[in-house]
Amino acid sequence: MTLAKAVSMKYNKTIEKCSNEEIYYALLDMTKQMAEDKVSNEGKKKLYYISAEFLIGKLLSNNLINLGIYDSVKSELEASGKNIGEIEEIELEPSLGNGGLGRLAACFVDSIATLGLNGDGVGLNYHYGLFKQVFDHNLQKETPNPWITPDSWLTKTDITYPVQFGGFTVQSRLYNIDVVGYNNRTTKLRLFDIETVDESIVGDTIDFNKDDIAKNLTLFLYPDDSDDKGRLLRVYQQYFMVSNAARLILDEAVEKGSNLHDLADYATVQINDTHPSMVIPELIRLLQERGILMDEAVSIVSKVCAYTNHTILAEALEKWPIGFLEKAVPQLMPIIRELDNRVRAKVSDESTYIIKDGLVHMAHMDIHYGYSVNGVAYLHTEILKNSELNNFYKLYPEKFNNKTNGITFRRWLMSCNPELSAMITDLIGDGWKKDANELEKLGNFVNDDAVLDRLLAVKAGKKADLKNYLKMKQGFDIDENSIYDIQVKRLHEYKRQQMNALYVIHKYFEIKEGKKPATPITVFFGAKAAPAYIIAKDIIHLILCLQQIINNDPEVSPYLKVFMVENYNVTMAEKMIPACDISEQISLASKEASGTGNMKFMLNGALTLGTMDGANVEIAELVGNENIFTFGEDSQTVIDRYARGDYNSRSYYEKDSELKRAVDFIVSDTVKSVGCSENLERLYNELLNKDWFMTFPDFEEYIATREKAYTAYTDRKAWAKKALINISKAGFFSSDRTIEQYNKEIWKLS
Ligand code: NBX
Repeated sequence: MTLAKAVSMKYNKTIEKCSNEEIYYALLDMTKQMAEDKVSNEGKKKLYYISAEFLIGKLLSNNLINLGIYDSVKSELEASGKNIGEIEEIELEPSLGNGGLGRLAACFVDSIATLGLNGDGVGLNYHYGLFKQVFDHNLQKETPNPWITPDSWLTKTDITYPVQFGGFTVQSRLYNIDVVGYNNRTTKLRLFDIETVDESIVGDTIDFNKDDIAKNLTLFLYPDDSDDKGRLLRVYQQYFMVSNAARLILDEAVEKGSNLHDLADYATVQINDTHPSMVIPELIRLLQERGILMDEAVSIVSKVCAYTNHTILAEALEKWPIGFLEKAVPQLMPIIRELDNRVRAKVSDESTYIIKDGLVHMAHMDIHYGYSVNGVAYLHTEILKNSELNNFYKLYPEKFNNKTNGITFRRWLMSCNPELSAMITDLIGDGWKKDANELEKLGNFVNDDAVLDRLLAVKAGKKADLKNYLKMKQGFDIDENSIYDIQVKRLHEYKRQQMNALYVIHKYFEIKEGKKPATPITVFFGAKAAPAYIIAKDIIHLILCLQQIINNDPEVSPYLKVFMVENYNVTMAEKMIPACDISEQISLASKEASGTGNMKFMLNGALTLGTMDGANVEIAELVGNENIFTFGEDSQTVIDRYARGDYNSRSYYEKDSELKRAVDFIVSDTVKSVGCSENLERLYNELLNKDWFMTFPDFEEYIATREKAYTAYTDRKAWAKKALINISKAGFFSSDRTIEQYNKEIWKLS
């Protein structure tokens, strides 16, 4: 069908006569119908990728690309005087995730669909998703972010289940979103909702009555968990998600001929972090309900469930108080106790028990009763095996494996950077779209001046696009000839946005002293802080204060500007990443499990400035030391220092006058004149007395390496060559590769 036909059927008008909204909704209908008509992936055994988050981003252009009609729709629109970019703006972004973990799940369903694997994503249909971030007086404020419109990508199904909680029952309903792969095949994102959800209990803020579960269960993603009510609500959400998933799994297996004793031939479950871990006891409970004895139920489920770990931060490994589970899901506690008793009967190492000190350790349950445990980058998996989960590794060495993360090139190159995609296709043909390893062929052009010039021109074009977009959206005045130095990711102390901010202060002082950079620098930040994470919000406050001070200082702003984009999300990432020169990946070594932004930037020809952490290690290995800027202490040094417990940030501060000058600036009159003393002093004290993520030991080398990168930038040809090498080596980070490995080594679907 053509767009003209779709529009005329829906509105009885021509494209010219339609508003952008009307065109968007006609396109939505048309693509939804086309997706439904595609063959969905089939097979005896099916993967259920259960995740509390699927950060899918806008779907229109990706679906058009994957359906192979993007170009024809674009020309139809152009012929009628319409612009596809403006139509894309109409779509609201579903914010069903926080960051990397949720975005990874979205990349995975795209690859599962594309590779023709029989697998679905299963999660929750949050009505407001994650909050929308607004800045007010240089502070983050959170507001609700509704994304579901009467016509949306969701399709209502007639699948519903009663879900039993302690003392009451709710009714679920399944909604589907078709995920279109790049080969005419589709799979589904299956999002469960509650029939009685009540959006009207939400006002202008993200505060709401947390008591009435039957009304609020699927309103927000991870409601503020700083209080017990919020934490308890998370338990309700998690159980609701997995109870529905478990029933779906059993029903679909039985429908295909399973007698449930052979469930492992029909289903495999990937548990994405510990949020879906209750699927293990829930499946056991349901199998028992259907007549299977405990011993066998445990053995069946242990062949079905596999667990992915995404963090080594101890505080991020979920442990629920027994009392929470007793209240929300009393039917599960006897099963969890039995699982724990079985561990106690055969394992002497108490550190691996499931129930300890009144807490249920979700990851422990996953490792004892799952058949696979994987980390998400080589270094991360090694740290799991040798330190964080070493006690478990000693028990089950055969369960541990690595699956280095990946990203879908359909969204993160073809869709967000058509100009670079076209250039690549001109040079090496379009085989890379199906087999990302073909990008290696770009290596043949590293000494071709015309190609390097074209690459620089493409980058300059994307930088101009970003400048214009941010002017329109957020009123920023950006110098498109400056170096675009970008750090975008969740705000967390271990990611060390605060160290980047200290660099900005350092540079500000240098410029004031007359040391002007050869090329002007624009430092971009984008990050949301969890609503209850005080220090993270203080870091945002500092950055926004710096933005106000520096951008309004006529002495400094011609050489240095700072912009923190508001409400950083997938849509914004798609604009920023193609425009980036320098990608900041500066986490404290050992703390970033993988990172996936690092891969997206590299693929779009940015050079990484980073620590030897997460997947940066693999990036460095692939591109070689001349094509990446690395610095900082290595993970073993960091792990050893934590073990000694003798880190003293103040001693670094006292030794290094430039560091001291930067840190002191946080509480200077200059910053306080645009900021809030309480927040600034709290952050200052935190750094001086704790600095838990050790920014001070890395500071000096960070500055030196950043200067090295800025100097390298001035040799444009040499820079372009480095950028091209980065693109040519990015093929390894395709999520198609990652998913092939999951399938070969874990799921074993046909
Ligand atoms: O998962 C992230 C890691 O930090 C990244 O290093 C990694 O690349 C990515 C994908 O493997 N983890 C992450 O994004 N976690 C969360 O967003 C999260 C959300 C809720 C929660 C705990 C963690 N309770």
